[in-house]
Amino acid sequence: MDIRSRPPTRSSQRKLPITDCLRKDIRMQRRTFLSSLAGSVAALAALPKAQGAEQAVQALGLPSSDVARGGRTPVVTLNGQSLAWTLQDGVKEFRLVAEPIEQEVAPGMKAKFWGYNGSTPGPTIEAIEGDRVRIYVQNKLPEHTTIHWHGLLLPNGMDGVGGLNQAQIPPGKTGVYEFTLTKSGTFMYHPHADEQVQMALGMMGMFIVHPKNPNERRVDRDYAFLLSAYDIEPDTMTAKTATMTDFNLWTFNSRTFPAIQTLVARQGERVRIRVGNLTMTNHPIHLHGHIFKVTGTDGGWVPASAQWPEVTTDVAVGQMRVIEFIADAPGDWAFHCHKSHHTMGPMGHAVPNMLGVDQQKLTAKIERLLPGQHYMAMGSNGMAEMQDMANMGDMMPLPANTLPMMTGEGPYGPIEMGGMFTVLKVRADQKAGDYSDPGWYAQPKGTQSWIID
Ligand SMILES: [Cu+2]
Repeated sequence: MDIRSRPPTRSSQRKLPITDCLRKDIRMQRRTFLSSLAGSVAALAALPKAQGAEQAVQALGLPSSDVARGGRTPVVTLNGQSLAWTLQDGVKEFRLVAEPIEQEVAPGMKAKFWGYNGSTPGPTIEAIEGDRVRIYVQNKLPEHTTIHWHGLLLPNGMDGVGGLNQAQIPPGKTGVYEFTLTKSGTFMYHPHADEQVQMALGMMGMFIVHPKNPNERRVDRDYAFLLSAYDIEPDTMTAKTATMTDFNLWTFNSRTFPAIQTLVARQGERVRIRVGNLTMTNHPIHLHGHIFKVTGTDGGWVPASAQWPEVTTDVAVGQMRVIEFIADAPGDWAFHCHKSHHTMGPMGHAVPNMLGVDQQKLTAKIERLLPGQHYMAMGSNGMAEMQDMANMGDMMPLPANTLPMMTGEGPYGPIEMGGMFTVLKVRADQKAGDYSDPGWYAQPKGTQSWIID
């Protein structure tokens, strides 16, 4: 086994001065934390320790059988799968059920969403350029709906804008869409009916059309996910649908780190990642360790002459961006939105700014006011202590059904992320087509930063 891909052992972790020093330091700080009386929602961040990012590989994409049969690389939808279809007189028939669902955002939090076929996002529709498709949309929602096929070129009456192109699909009824896929690319589907509510509750999915020629635009790995955002207060399960900009849950496919599936590649493979944005703000998506090019948008494939090297690409509202790169650097590489508040969980955004404030006297005063209470100051030395508080859930009262601001446990300590964040794991000995998580990367000797006094 290649040493570089072997997960570090416990004993090798103990040798790392950074981990032990920081932990000791943090342990001492714990006693001085303060969960302030009124404003410091941050104190509520003391939640049960979340699972590490090294979660078991979740359900991988189930490709359309002819996608795989044609030699194409099937799409892997993060934490999701592709929709099965049946052939009726030469037409591929897909069935979507719009319905209320319940789904885990990350360990410690479940939410009531609206989705398709039991999940948000709904299953990815995968088909091939030239296919004739018929899509049944059964409405099990308490209100009417439609589906708009974002980016696809189709007859006007199939475009799905309720009231404009068609009558709404009433609750209990089924709408049918039928059109021919005239171009390959990366598209989305979502309601064009009561959008503010229906998208705020998770109704969306990806629609991927493979080129007719299996050798065109071939990659070795093909990942896809949607960006979505929700506003779900602690101790509740339903997103506030009137929220316009101040969301508190920033997700890849309606999950937050560390529940987002890890991306895996064998060293040297060509990797494609398709990202769609159905939130209400833009997301600069950033990949570590590699240089990529934007090879597609929702308008189609970008000609090679119009591509340039990037490590971050902004995905604006309602846009799709397809990035491609050669996974030439072994390691565990962060892949995330670069807005730092989008890599944080829902807790504690209303905290007063305590940076640089000596809270020792305040702690004493509050403990006099509340005899018998164990009171802890927080935020004097930065927010990294948030993750530590999240790790000591048994010491503090917990709000129900929410997530810490900063979470995720790596091989060298807390990762301190929580929203739109996952990891790309590149390994020399990962088998082609193997999407299982290879564990943490072991740094080759002499290639890791170190701490001095
Ligand atoms: Cu973002």
